[in-house]
Amino acid sequence: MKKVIVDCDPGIDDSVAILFAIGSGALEVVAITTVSGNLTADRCALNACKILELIGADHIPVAAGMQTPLVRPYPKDPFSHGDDGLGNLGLPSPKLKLDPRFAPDLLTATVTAHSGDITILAIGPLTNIALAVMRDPDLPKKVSELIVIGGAYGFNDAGSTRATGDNPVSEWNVYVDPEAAKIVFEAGFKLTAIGLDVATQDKIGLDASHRARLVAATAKPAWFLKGVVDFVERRGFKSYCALIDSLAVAAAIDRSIILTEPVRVGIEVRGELTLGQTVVDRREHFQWTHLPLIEAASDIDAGRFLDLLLSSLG
Ligand SMILES: [Ca+2]
Repeated sequence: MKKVIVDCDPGIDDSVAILFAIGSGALEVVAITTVSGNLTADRCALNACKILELIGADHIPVAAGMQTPLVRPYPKDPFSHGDDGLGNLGLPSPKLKLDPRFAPDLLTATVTAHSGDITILAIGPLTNIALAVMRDPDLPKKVSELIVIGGAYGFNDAGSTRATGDNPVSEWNVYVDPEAAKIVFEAGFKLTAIGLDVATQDKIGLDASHRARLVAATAKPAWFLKGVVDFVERRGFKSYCALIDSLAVAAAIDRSIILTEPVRVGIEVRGELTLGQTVVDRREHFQWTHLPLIEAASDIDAGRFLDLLLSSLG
């Protein structure tokens, strides 16, 4: 089984992604590290524990990272995940104790212990990964792949029409901690990014047949997904909002579900109107070859993604 660390900010869609990763049977989740994003890192860690207890997976260590981004204040998320960050479904307070280590320390220790054999799913802002890289600059060489949910890469107009950061051109995870994103993108990871271009496509949402499968399902992860999709839709958003982070899990399980293209990307860390924009250099002449080359998702086989997700959630 492929070993993964889930670095996350649960959060509704992070929680679905955790349930998906564990339920798939194709991934071994060896650690969960939480970052300030949808909620502050301490609350995200408690939520990760609640999700693990829901399915009895309390052997997985959970550690919390910084309460703020690297150098900026923690911004308020305009997209609410509910009072508890989990769609107000009433999950009980967890008994599971947090790993006492600082999240970047658990990350580096786990990667080093399984050097060459770990995929990191970074489905929140990149603060923890940046700190881990600053502490251990060889980290990118020890990680087999880093799959990031973040940014927008100009494959369609979602980077503007569906921008989630608090300006017209940025995506939330990069917007929250652009300095961290810059460090991580430039660190030399084998990096795949799944941005708004793919993550906000309507075809990723549930159709009538998926809903029928969910209604018929009795397993707790399916109950959770049903509840958070209801929560999201009651507030006027589309069901894909509950599924975005699961794209990283699907890509880790079966790369052929997403289509990627190599792009050169810089992270905007100073723009007054453009903070956190992932700027892709597609120029035919004078291209900035110093910008990191990453693989960015340009399309997805949504049918296979949803099939895999629903069968994994039981
Ligand atoms: Ca997230």
